[in-house]
Amino acid sequence: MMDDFTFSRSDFPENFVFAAATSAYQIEGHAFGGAGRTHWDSFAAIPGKVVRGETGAIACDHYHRWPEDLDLARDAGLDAYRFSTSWARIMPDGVNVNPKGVDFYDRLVDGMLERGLRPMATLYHWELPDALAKKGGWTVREVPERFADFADVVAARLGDRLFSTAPVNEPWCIAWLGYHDGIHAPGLTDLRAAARAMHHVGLAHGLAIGALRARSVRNLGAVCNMEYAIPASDAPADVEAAHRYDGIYNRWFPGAMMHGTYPDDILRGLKPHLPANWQDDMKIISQPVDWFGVNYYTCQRIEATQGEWPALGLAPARGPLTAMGWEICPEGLDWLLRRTVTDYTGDLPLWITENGMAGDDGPGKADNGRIDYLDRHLAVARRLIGDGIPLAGYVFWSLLDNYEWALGYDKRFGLVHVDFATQKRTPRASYRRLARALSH
Ligand code: GBH
Repeated sequence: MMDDFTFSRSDFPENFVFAAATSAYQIEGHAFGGAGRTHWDSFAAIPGKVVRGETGAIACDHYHRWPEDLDLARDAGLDAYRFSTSWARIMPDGVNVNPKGVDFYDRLVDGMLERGLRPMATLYHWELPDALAKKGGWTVREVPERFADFADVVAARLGDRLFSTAPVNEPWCIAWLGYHDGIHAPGLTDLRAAARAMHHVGLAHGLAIGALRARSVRNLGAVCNMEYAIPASDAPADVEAAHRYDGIYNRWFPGAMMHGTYPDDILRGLKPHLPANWQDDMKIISQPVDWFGVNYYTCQRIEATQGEWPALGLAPARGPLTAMGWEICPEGLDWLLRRTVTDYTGDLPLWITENGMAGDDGPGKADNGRIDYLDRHLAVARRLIGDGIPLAGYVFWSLLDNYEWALGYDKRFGLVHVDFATQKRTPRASYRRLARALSH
């Protein structure tokens, strides 16, 4: 494996944007600044759900150490920084505003601008206020309605200084991992709840786009995660199962957001469980956006199973794998982005809003695996640009090692190593090589 990148900035169009991402609950420390309890705190308290029951209470203590972290983003030579605003910090009970919470993001955004980093905001990266989770979370319509109020608060306070804003990070993860697979908060395994969440998270996106536009916030987008689905065998049942996986994962939200329609094959499975009059919301969900972001990490081998719809399961990955056990599959990114442009987004600027891998934890380690992974995905990005795909930017996940959700602090995605005992930050080799690649 190589120990340096094969690209430099000059291989990309002049206005191409390089950024790194983090998210609020994963780095800030929710014990600080009057943030409210989130559904992740409740989920982590259920035995067996999160490694060692860990939470984002302290995380990277970014709440206090943000100037150092923004310095690291700047010194890597990045053009932008993708961060998220915690709903539970800004509205601890989901309704009333915590002034200290908004002040924190006010300082943070100014800190980015002072360092020449364009602020790319995501309003919701998964920390639902627990008070709203208790009312039913994403299964009830009240939550997207309250989310629009939250979007209005952020828009009023930060909107004029943001480079770009997306309401929701990875709607599929929120709805399907949380309510169907049960491996994210709130941990349900209930098809009806999942179907309702699959609708209400999209509705939240659309209502928030409306609220942001009403305050003239510029450059609004959507961010969906995608996984390339590969049938586990040539058997027709596996091929069909992989198509269903693709539909739930990669077509449901882009179809709703870009065209105002759900894909027919998936609608057949979810329709019996959708909220009444769901059709009336499709216009809201498909509010026009200015750009579309795809988060991409891996491909997935899919096999048919006997159970309830969608009757599919994950077959074993085939190597090479990252420390998450995820297959390294840059060609999947190529395929998915081309299909996204053809079927959904057309001329709209497209972003890779997350890409990265977990590996090599030691601060002094060679880090070649991560360099190789990122380099191969950036090679795909260059090829796509060469073929006329309107790719506008690439965002590394992540700037820092952080709270990796159900895996606690075990898995490390950072360009920068974090020692969680001392909070010492140590740039990895990938960070140093990146800084060099971006400087010429
Ligand atoms: C991102 O989601 C998140 O936005 C970010 O918060 C997180 O830290 C980062 O990933 C790393 O995990 O084969 O059963 O393990 C990525 C979406 C969904 C991609 C689950 C990989 C693997 C399923 N991920 N998927 S499995």
